Amino acid sequence: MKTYWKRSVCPYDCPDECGLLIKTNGKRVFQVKGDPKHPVTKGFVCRKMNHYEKTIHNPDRILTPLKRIGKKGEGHFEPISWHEALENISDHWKQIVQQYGAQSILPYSYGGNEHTIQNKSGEAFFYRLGASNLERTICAKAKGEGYKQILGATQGTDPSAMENSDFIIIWGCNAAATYIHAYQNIVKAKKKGAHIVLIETYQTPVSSIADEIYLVKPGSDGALALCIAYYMKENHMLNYDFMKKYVYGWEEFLDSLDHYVPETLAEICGLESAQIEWLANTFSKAQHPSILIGSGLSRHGNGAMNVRCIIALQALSGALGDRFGGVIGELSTGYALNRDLASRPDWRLPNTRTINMNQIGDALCNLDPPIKSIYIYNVNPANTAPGQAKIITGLKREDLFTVVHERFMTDTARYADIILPADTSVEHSDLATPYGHPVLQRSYKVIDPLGEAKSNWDVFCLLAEYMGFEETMWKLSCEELADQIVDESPQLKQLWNEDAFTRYQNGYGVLLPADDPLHFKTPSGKIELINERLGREDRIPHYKGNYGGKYPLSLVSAPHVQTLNSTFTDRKDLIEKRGNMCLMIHPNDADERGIKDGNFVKAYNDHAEVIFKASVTEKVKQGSVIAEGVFQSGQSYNGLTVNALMSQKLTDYGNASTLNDNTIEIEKTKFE
Ligand SMILES: Nc1nc2c(c(=O)[nH]1)N[C@H]1C(S)=C(S)[C@@H](COP(=O)(O)OP(=O)(O)OC[C@H]3O[C@@H](n4cnc5c(=O)[nH]c(N)nc54)[C@H](O)[C@@H]3O)O[C@H]1N2
Ligand SMILES: Nc1nc2c(c(=O)[nH]1)N[C@H]1C(S)=C(S)[C@@H](COP(=O)(O)OP(=O)(O)OC[C@H]3O[C@@H](n4cnc5c(=O)[nH]c(N)nc54)[C@H](O)[C@@H]3O)O[C@H]1N2
Ligand code: SF4
Ligand SMILES: [Mo]
Repeated sequence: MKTYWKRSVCPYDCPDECGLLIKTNGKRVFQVKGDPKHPVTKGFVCRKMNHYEKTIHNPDRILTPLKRIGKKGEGHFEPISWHEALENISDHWKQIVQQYGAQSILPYSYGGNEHTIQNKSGEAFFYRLGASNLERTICAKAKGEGYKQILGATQGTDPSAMENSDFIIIWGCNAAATYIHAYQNIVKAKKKGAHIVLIETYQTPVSSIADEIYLVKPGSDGALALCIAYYMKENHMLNYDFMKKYVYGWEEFLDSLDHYVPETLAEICGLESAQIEWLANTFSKAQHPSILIGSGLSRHGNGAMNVRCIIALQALSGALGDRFGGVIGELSTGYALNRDLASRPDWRLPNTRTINMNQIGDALCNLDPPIKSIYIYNVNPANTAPGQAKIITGLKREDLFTVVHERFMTDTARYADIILPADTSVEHSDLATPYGHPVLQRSYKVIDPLGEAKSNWDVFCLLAEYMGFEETMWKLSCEELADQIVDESPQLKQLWNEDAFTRYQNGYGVLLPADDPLHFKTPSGKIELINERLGREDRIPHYKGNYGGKYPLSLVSAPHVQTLNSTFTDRKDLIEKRGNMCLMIHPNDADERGIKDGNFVKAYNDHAEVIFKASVTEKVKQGSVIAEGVFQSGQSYNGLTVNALMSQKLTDYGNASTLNDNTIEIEKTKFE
């Protein structure tokens, strides 16, 4: 059969949503490479996706519906037909709705596939059903809230601005792994002479590009930012002209800074005051400073506030109005598309209860009235959500009817009563709305679904049919729904000329025009250093401690360069390169406990005990321990992974996860 190349877009929960070219014969994918015509990603894709064909044609893919025949979690299933699976699910749900009410059914999903229709259409289905609502806040909601509190709906800076920055702070972002095209912008700036500073909890792969590295105590960034602000004020290094024109509340904010003397607070941050002063001094002298803010530092009990304190620095410097600087890490493109046509928020019933996804362990075990059925798609909570041990206890409940729509036999899928086979992004069409650069792209189906796999959209349409839902939406094909969304997004035609719109419809990545950087979309029209809508306690950015805990070591869980959350943990080539489930420990902390590099260690707190291999390294700050990557239970030592050590507590704003705000103790163990 003849082969040819087709355009596509990476579907994963990653800011870049790289443009792809797929070599295919319509049945099989032979090769995948970056699309050189993509305006931002320009032909370069990460090591995980340059062999996407190994994921698509992985022999471990689930290709038929399955029904559990063994005990929950044992992983014994038998193939059934789609009709049998859909009848089984709809019969169960009809009975549950009649006996307990629709709210005893819970959808559980996140970003397995980020594209509009596959990601959002499940919401429409479950609003229509009247199920419990899910608060989807595991990732960066606290960062978003902190940002909003000071900048409202203002668009975050396009990362390409960094290319012309002379000073870049990479503040808690492992961009070399997680934001590779923004990282390219930093590399270019460095070549032009920019000074690069990294503020982190450990020396990530980004360290290699940094001129200065500041390892801070986790959760202390707000204090550090305010100390820098204090120094700038004391030394008259502020952009007064900018503040007078564009910043609300700057005088009151400056008056509040007297508590943030570096000599007094350096210890909270785990730094020397001279280091903070040096940082403040060089930052304030920069002409075009940029700050790239990652999400990890917002996953603390004080996460939103820390983000707000960091952004405040760019209000003082004036870089928020600059085309060559600003705040990178909070961009969205979804505004340009009418995505509500996929998620139908207007179908949401009033007074339905909401369950936070970070507290799914408690919800499955303790909620009253209980959850009687959970439908899990686009997500793998047994590996990625905090409180792993509790989640597994919940998923084992015999009276819980669990359906999992998945591509692989994940740890979550093992607990299903029914598993439905999911397709991959080349097996359906969709609309990409990246969150790391201002490009929209349509993707069209490249090959037919493998085996009996079906897309999220197709499954929701079938479930609607079996549940007797009559809305016309469920009769549309994925392409028809995509067309409808594009047709009913009038902004698109205002933002683009005809040529750009046609290119978009033909599947090319197309840039959205940039906003005016001095148009601040807040209620006052200015950057709101003081936010009058917050309570008295929080209206001024200030430092507040994180949750911490009673154990001596702060645990941080960081992304791994070879995997993406639990995605790609099915790929043997990548997993081999990733190696064992390690805990990175500072030599002093290891010595104190008689731990040597390569020893097995038991990490524990009130939630669980998890075995790791010790990686004793100077890359970590004393007092912190780092676990990179999400592992499957089969890749762990005692069946549990780092998320078993995580609490289900939420952030200060945004109800997000606090995955980096937990404490543990470790000891050497004789694990065989
Ligand atoms: N290769 C790869 N790419 C990915 C992912 C992946 O797992 N692997 N995940 C994807 C997803 S879902 C997301 S949200 C993004 C995330 O991309 P990033 O924002 O880069 O990653 P995070 O884990 O959110 O945070 C990064 C860093 O925050 C640091 N950190 C934690 N607490 C603190 C703190 O209190 N202060 C400071 N200064 N730093 C702190 C951690 O050490 C970590 O290095 O990446 C996406 N891309
Ligand atoms: N320890 C630790 N925990 C973390 C993180 C961390 O860095 N460390 N990161 C956190 C962050 S930032 C996030 S965003 C969450 C992410 O948590 P999850 O959303 O659970 O992310 P993934 O692990 O990528 O799981 C996505 C699942 O969706 C499936 N999938 C992919 N495409 C489709 C599809 O089209 N249809 C269906 N039905 N399924 C599909 C994949 O096979 C995969 O199993 O994890 C969080 N948990
Ligand atoms: S995972 Fe991220 S970096 Fe890799 S191809 Fe996808 S969008 Fe690009
Ligand atoms: Mo995320």
